[in-house]
Amino acid sequence: MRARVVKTTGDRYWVLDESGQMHEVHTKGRLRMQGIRSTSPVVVGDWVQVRDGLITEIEDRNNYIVRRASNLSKYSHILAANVDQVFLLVTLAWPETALEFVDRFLVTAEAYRVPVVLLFNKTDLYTPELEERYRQMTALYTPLGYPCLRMSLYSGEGVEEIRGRLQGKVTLLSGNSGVGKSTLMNALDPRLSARTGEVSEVHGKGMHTTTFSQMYPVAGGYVIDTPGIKGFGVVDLEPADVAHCFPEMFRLADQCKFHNCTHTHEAGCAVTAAWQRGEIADSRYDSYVSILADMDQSKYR
Ligand SMILES: Nc1nc2c(ncn2[C@@H]2O[C@H](COP(=O)(O)OP(=O)(O)OP(=O)(O)O)[C@@H](O)[C@H]2O)c(=O)[nH]1
Ligand SMILES: [Mg+2]
Ligand SMILES: [Zn+2]
Repeated sequence: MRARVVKTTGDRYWVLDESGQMHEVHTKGRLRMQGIRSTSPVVVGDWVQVRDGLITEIEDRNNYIVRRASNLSKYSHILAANVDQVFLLVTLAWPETALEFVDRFLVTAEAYRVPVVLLFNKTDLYTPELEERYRQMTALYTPLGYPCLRMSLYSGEGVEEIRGRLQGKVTLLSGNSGVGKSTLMNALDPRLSARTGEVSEVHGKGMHTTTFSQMYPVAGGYVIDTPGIKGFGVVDLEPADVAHCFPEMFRLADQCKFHNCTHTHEAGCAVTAAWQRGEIADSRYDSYVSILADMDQSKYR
């Protein structure tokens, strides 16, 4: 039987077969896998073959969203596989999402050509300063090909437009802990009653309420709620490929004097020239350099 994995808890798996029936299944022995070292062999979104309650085969993945457990870890963790689009929830306050986190996430998504929409949640908390910040963020990211939408799960702003984008697709929700991923699930379908958690009064951060990814059939598509992520180590990329994942740099890279230009110190670099002219945002260029620096470190481990 062919089925799609909709939930895993580490050792137990739930799959949905092609007639929409849910089954709890197990894994046993060695599974045929793509060459990736991961802490979790079978992930939400995987298409698998099941025989006698056991997963016998994982189909090759079209893509997956992967993050390294930490900057120093050799092991990576796949959040989900075979996704059509990602909604990255961003909050400008309570908690504040770091720009570098957004950029690292976007690089990973670009590496597998997964389209990303930025959902700016908690607009009900926006002060005039945050409105201005929001305006700057949309002016930065929209031209790069990342649509920006406003959302408030308290006022309901944006929810119907977001629902309209789910039809016929597998959508992954991601973002830091406490940004409202599970609250969005419940807004899309109140019957789901996904567990949500407060943002800590002390640290202004989420409490990591959701601990396993889970896929739900919603609004004519499938939506995957995932655990909130903190840092984001970029994996599976060679240093030379990082600039390809920054659309505004990729556009210019063939104008650099050296074909193997790293866009950092080289003469005749079209990317640094554009950055100096203010055509590439400082925050984006800083994220690029920071990702390269990470990779440089990992060479010596
Ligand atoms: N003010 C405000 N609070 C919101 C909004 N959406 C969600 N929240 C609150 O934010 C807190 C965290 O929401 P969750 O849905 O649990 O966040 P999450 O992204 O699933 O977090 P993890 O599961 O820990 O990754 C809860 O107290 C929600 O009520 C919003 O639009 N405005
Ligand atoms: Mg959650
Ligand atoms: Zn260059």
